[in-house]
Amino acid sequence: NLSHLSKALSHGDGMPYCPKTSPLTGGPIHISFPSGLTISEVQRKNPLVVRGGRYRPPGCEARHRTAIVIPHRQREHHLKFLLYYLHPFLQRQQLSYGIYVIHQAGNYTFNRAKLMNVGFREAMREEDWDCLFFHDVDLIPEDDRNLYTCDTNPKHAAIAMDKFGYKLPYKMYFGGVSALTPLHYLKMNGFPNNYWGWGGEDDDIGVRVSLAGMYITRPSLKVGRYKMIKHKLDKGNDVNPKRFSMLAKTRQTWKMDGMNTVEYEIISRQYLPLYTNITVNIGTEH
Ligand code: UD2
Ligand code: MN
Repeated sequence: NLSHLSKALSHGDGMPYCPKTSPLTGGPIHISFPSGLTISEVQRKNPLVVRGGRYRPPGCEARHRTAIVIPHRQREHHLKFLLYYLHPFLQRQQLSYGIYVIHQAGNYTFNRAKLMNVGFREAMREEDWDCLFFHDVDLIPEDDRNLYTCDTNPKHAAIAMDKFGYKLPYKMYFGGVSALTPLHYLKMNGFPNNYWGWGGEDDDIGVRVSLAGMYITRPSLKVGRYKMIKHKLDKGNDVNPKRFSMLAKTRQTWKMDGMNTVEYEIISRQYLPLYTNITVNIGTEH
């Protein structure tokens, strides 16, 4: 039956699926930080990106739909460079994608993991993404073969960073950039909401993966390479002194704290040319 066959090969509007391996990807990417770069230049270089930072490959139907979720506050200079590299990188992979920047409102202590929970819910509300990349704003992927798609288990993509000498710092490390399907995310009850300030939340997330009966997959050291834009600890993101005592209790807390308890108030949703900006009040520690 030919109509059956053509359905398998193409999408409703007649476009064929993109090839399994994109012909547009290369290998290592040379990263530099041009001093005069402006956001309008990034916009000009990405004419096919539409409102809210969405993109679909022009000639074929993407096999993957990936949302990038970036926790953010006062790192506009990093965001500019990330967008500069990430948009073309994702386009070379022929993905259908959207970029969400989750901006924490106010000056209270930063909470990276809770912002990810907000990003998950708000991104999934808009579209049926099949993979979410939880992405630090200051990490630039250095190799085209680092595919921004999901695996059958949660994937830790930022395995080799310049700041750790391009080695995995420790086996359970899950910081920087990770990729989960909506099912993975909900199975582990998302990320913790109560890590305020720097540190610990990434290890908690790594432990949740195994407590939920999954394991961490990784690309090779050669492919999972990232450059971190150099920075100091931010104001409003002091080291969390409770991180070790909290981490010792993840086994008892993960089912009671996460996606099933996240509370927040959306302040604004802006569909900017290169990304969707969601400004959110996530409250304070209590
Ligand atoms: C490490 C981990 C990071 C996280 C953090 C501990 C790496 C590369 N990354 O990052 O995933 O586990 O330790 O919390 O090892 N941010 C803002 N504004 C702020 C503060 C933070 O936008 O004021 C965001 C931003 O996306 C940043 C991320 O939070 O990349 C992590 O914060 P960081 O870069 O200060 O921490 P770092 O580099 O030690
Ligand atoms: Mn950083």
